Amino acid sequence: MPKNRNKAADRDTQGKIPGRPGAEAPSLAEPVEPRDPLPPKPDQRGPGPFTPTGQPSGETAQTRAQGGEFLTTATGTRLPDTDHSLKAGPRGPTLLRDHHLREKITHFDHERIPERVVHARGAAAHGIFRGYGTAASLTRAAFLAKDVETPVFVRFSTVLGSRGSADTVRDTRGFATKFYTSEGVFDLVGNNIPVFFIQDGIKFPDVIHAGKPHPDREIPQAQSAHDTFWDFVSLHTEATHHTIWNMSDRGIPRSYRMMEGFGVHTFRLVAEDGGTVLVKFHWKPKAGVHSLVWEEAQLLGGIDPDFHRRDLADAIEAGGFPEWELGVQVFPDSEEQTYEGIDLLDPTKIVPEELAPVQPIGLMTLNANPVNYFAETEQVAFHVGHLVPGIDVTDDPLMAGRLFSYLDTQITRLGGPNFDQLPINRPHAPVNDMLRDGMHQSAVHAGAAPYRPNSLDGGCPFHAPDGYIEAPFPVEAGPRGRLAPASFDDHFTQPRLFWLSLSPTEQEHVIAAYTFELSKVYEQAIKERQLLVLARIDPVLCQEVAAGLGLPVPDGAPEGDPEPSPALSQVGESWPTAGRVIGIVAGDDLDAVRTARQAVLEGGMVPLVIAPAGGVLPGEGEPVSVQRTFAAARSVEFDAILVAGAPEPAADAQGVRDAKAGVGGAVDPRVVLLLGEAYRHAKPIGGWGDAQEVFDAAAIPAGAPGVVTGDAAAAVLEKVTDLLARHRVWERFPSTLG
Ligand code: HDD
Repeated sequence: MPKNRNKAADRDTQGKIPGRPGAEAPSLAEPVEPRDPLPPKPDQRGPGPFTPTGQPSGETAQTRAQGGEFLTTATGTRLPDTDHSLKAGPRGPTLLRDHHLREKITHFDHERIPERVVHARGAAAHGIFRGYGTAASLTRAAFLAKDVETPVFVRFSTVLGSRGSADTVRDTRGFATKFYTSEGVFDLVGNNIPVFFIQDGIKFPDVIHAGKPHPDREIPQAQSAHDTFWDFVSLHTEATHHTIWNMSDRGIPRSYRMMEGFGVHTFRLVAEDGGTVLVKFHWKPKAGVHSLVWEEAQLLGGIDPDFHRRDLADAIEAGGFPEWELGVQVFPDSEEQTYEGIDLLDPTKIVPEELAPVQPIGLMTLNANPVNYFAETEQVAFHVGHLVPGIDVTDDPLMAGRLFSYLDTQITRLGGPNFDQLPINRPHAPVNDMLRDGMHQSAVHAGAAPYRPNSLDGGCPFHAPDGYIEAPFPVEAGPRGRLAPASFDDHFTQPRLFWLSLSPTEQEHVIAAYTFELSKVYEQAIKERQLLVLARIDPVLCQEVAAGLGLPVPDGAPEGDPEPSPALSQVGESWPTAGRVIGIVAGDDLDAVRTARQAVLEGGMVPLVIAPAGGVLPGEGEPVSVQRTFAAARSVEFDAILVAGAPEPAADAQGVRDAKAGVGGAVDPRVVLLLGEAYRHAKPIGGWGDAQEVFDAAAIPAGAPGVVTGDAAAAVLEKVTDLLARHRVWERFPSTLG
């Protein structure tokens, strides 16, 4: 192993295409010239014009962190050597007086901070929010006015897993947005599921203790498929609605870019004239709402545990900026705080979009990746109490718990009360807060009077007449007690509403998910109790899961008679295909690979060329680089696959071994697997030339739905793109329920 091999050298050899004009010969020696900035990866655009904190210009945290070309100590003394500790003679002993050694090791020993107690694993991006002005009559919030542009930072996450867990587990996804508005920071800390497991913040430790790994063996990681989770949710039936969303395809999103986001709680908007309305916030992804199928999610857990992270970062780096519209459902701010009989203070209830349409109020575009994961994605601190004038909370008892928890948790996680001074958390509005000192204070406060009233600092800071005022909504007084309203007792009407709104294919996925999860439960009594819960949602759901578990169907009848809400199904709509990933298996028709690749790019999609070996495809014309070899490609990465004729046999060790053993016939078995999985997962497939040979080898039936063959690459791609607009070829999942 060469002593000085470093990451820059790796990137150099991987990022340049060997044999291309201008490519440097690979070298094992460490570069000695500074290199700033790093070159973008092939086919990718550079980051947008924003600094790491979204601030428009000036000195950034990054330039403060790294200045000058030479290695120094933390206090700026230049160092000539960081590879050898200070010794008495070449064979030691090592001397305690080596400050550089001790500083380096001590800092390293303390590099980790406690991970978030929930939502530990996440990925984030910077962007811009632009108000449409449609909410201007509802709220005085300046960032929602027409054409006002506000920098944002969004962190997506799973809930249960540790920082190093896989992205594609079945779980709720966090969708937390920090708006750096001119009036202070507004945090919308939501999820991709519009309801929550519990109705009162006091239950949060219970549901999380139940969902996290068992305390004795610390397994399973990032899963709800275990005894304590199902023990809790089967007993605590207000969790039924959130749980059925988790068991649906919403629990395994295709991409962070293809998830809806929900503020969950009802908020109160306050207009310039003091008038108020109640609202629920929704994020609607421009790319559509799409999910993985369960087998893909499981495969990805091994093949690419960073799938969602990579997908988000790659899309942004390639210039395919993900977008969401922010919308609100608007309700009168009535004394009852209900709408069409639905309690707006109950976070386990939705208001169907058919009853209260989502009205768009702005557009968010994520256009820059974080520069440093720790400084930004890890250290960002959200808080539901970060509100701006014009946006207020309601008395939802879940929100009450959250208003306490988010501030409290940062003090442990970020080591003290000054986390708002970290670059990623700093407001873009002026701060004059009279908060002083404390751990990690990085501000040098001037003045003698951090108190009010004062005369020594000329009375400054002054009260702001246009500052944040809590809406003077009357509080309903009653006897003190640990209470809940009677409306909170209905735990089953809305889970049934959700079930009835799904297509038969989606219902089958729900049945499969409950069956899988409960099969992993050891305690028979827990499974039986959960079947009782399912009986109260729907008899078919209960029967099918009971059959899968080999248990008797319990007595019980569905509760409530809700109207289905078609908006809850992911099947049926057509969506834009921009940003979807198309695998192109390079076969004997290389010109067609070029044509197809170009057409995919022109369609705003991402072509990944799959070939027997890496490097550049042979032949005339513009060189086409290979992004995936047969050894590295799996179908889970692609939304659709094109086959450009029959591929050459692979010459890598596995390919040669397979060919000698006659495995897979004329077609490389890894291509057979790729196509077979894509077919099984209902992905559009296209091919031309001798592609039929490959389809036959993969046992794809002739004339199967969503398999397009033709003479010309462009025509095949056009049909595949049409199929992709529906995300999957749903006909390949024939349902017995429909
Ligand atoms: Fe929470 C983090 C979303 C209920 C306590 N929560 C956290 C994050 C998201 C949510 C997206 C990750 C933020 C990030 O990326 O840094 N949480 C929700 C939603 C809820 C909810 C949508 C219900 C509607 N949470 C909830 C309750 C409590 C908490 C009821 C406590 C009473 N949540 C926390 C926390 C976390 C957190 C312990 C962990 C890390 C953090 O706050 O910063 O305070």
